[in-house]
Amino acid sequence: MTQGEIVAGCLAPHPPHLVYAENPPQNEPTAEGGWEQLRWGYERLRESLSEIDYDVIVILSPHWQTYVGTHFLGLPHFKNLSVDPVFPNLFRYNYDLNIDIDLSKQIFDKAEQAGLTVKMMNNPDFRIDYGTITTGHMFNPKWDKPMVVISSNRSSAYYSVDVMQEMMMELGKATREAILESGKKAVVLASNSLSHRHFTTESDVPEDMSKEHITSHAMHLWDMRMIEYMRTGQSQRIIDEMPEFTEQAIAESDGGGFSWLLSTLELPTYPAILHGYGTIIGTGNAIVEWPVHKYKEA
Ligand code: 2X7
Ligand code: FE2
Repeated sequence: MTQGEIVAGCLAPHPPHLVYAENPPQNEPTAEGGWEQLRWGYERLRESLSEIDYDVIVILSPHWQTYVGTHFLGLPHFKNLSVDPVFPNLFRYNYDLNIDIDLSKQIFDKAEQAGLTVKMMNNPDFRIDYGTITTGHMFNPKWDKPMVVISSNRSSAYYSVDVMQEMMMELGKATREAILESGKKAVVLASNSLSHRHFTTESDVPEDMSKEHITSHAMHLWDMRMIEYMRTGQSQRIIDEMPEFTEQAIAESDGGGFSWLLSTLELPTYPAILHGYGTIIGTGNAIVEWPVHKYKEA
């Protein structure tokens, strides 16, 4: 069997506002647009990968929170209504997604061999979190590729960001090894915002862009610092500064996805492509692609 590969890795944030503003038929609420900078960023990401062949999307969402180990969706098909608990006015999405359970199980096995606590999620009524669905929709609105969906083990809350990061680096290695052994081509997605301090009230018209800005200068500086490291291939610095960034910027990297992503890509030293940056209720969101396929050895 030919060796599998990761063809690209992306930071692919999931505020439900993006789906709301797109007005897809699956979502019940309707909007007059909004957050265009980010939605155009997703357009550029999709365009950038449109000629790249891949079999499966592997995603880690910080809104599927598990406190005992890392869980994997373990049934071939999930179909239901997902309602954002904080923004039910914006996100009531009828999803229908297919899981690559063979690859899920292969990653599960590798992670277990590495000493991580893991579990397959086999409840057919399990409701998929809005992080997975928003990133899934914005990355691939046709939903025509199977997915592997990985939970966010909240070890940053239970222990510390440093412990979380060590575990996510292991999970990243296990994910990579399983993909290579599977013979499949995968895109890996970390579904998270950068700085994550948000407003506590919503404007009358949620998509009123005159109200949208970063919550503070300090959050802006942290986001720009992380983006500069990504754009200049300095993954090791991101990893080194992750605990400080996560704590000071209340960053959504506390869910582990960002560390896991960089580990699956073996801490890339080549430049990532920034497709878009924008704020959503004051949080910082970057759409970033590591185009592995361009840099792989011949
Ligand atoms: O989950 C989110 C998020 N990460 C950022 C902003 C707004 C809502 O939801
Ligand atoms: Fe979030």
